[in-house]
Amino acid sequence: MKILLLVPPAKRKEVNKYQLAFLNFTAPPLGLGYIAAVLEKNGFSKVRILDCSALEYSFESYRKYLKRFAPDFVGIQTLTPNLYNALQAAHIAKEEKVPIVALGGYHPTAMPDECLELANGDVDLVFRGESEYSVLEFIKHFETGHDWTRIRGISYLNKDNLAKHNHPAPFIQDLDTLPLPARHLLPMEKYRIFGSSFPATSVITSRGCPFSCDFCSVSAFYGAKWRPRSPEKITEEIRYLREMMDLKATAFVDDLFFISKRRVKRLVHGLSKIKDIYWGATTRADRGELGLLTLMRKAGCRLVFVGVESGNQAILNQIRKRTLVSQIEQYFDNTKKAHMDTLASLSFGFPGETRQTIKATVNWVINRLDPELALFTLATPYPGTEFYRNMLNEGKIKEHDYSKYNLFYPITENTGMSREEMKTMTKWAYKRFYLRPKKILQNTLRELRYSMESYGFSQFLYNGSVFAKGIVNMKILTSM
Ligand code: B12
Ligand code: SF4
Repeated sequence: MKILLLVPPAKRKEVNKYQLAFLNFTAPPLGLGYIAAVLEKNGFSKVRILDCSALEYSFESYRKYLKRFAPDFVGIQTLTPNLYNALQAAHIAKEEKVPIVALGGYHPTAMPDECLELANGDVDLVFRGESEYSVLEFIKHFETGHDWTRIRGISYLNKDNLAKHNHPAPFIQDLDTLPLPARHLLPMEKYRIFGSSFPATSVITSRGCPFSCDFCSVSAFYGAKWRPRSPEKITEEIRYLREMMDLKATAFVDDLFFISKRRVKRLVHGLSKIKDIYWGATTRADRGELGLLTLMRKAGCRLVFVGVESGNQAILNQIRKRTLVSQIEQYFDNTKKAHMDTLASLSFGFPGETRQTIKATVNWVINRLDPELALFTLATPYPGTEFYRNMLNEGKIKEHDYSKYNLFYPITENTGMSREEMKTMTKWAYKRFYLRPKKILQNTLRELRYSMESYGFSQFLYNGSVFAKGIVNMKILTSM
């Protein structure tokens, strides 16, 4: 059986504008990598992953690929903003007579009925939730002609054209039992972490989060139980990547890397034995003890991505972030002492936001937190989250075109500001933060320091061009 797992084509402009703006961060679709690895481990040898986004494949190139490979199954990764691209890819697959076409990932998990309805017959089933084992089971059943309609974790239309939702697939309790993602099926030379001139990859070290912030797709999707991989397995993966692709830098992209101090310490211990490996991780602002940050820095951690969201305590409480402004400030003080760079991620437009709260937050970020990088996004009600349900019930969702759910477009009207004003304030925040002579100089010096320390002068030159690109991207971004 020939199996194709797909990241659907994206319009080039979309990629430039949103994904690469400032951060120049492109990561492999590890979810598809895990599904492919489980299939391969179970004897399916004709599995491919096509990342049209990374390869910049158009719908036409994708169609040609389908004609050449002629898969029996196409599974399409579907995030909310790429739903329409996924549906177009499904339509093309059906035109090319692919027997089974399926969607999987965040959006179909939250909105299976809607996906099946919008697909208009182009999608045979939807996988909900973590799908390594439900895809495997489906493929085994389908290949042997057995009835697949009772497999857990899927939704499909029955004979009467009614959506049938089977019981959810169970979460994988021991993530260490999974094989490593099948990166050998991915165009690894295409991925970049924060502007590196050399290929780099993301790694996932845990799934799930007990915090349940109102707006978060990850906790809604992966559940409230935090399931870590063991530090030994993660270190093993990094060692393998060092051999496979001469890995020099990586980003741990799980949203809750930091919950257990013991685990981070053990991981840091393992990583410190790998020479010249630089990494970044995502963290909450209430998990930043100086001692731990210092250890991390020694083991190669260069950058922490912090979900700050807002500098206004009432807004933080309202979105159930469960962090205090004072904790955030302490965290940034500690990262400075540990000589660690920070990326502060902010989100504007939660209930209670006004022009004044945005201004105060941006000024606080600049004057008090002083991170190296900042990301200003707009609060986006992703289906499946509490924020979505609340906004929907209150009639505050003003944009139903999912392709605009990209974190930079105002979807709701729930503040004292108009949506137009929200956009203007985001533009203002970017300009205010990045177009300061001090910031430009700081970033340039920082790049020089790192380049010379670790990667050489060519990386510095490359990063210079990345920074210039960042400004171009900002122009695109602010011209929305
Ligand atoms: C790395 C990353 C990226 C990378 C790579 C994305 C990729 N192709 O996978 C890049 C930088 C390209 C990216 C871009 C964007 N991202 Co992103 N990204 C992530 C991040 C941090 C990790 C993803 C990951 O590797 N997960 C680990 C793997 C193991 O899990 P997984 O991908 O969820 O896959 C499992 C299931 O989802 C499912 N599954 C997934 N795909 C499929 C497909 C099939 C056929 C099946 C059966 C099952 C299935 O099975 C997998 C195995 O269990 C997540 C947050 C997170 N922690 O998950 C956000 C996240 C996925 N991104 C998000 C968003 C919003 C974006 C952007 C819009 C951001 C932006 N403005 O640029 C763009 C959208 C790109 C686009 N046009 O589609 C949201 C999605 C929300 C939603 N409801 O859709 C998330 C959840 C972040 C968040 N907190 O809200 N992203
Ligand atoms: S935003 Fe971070 S801390 Fe909050 S629920 Fe999501 S993953 Fe957990």
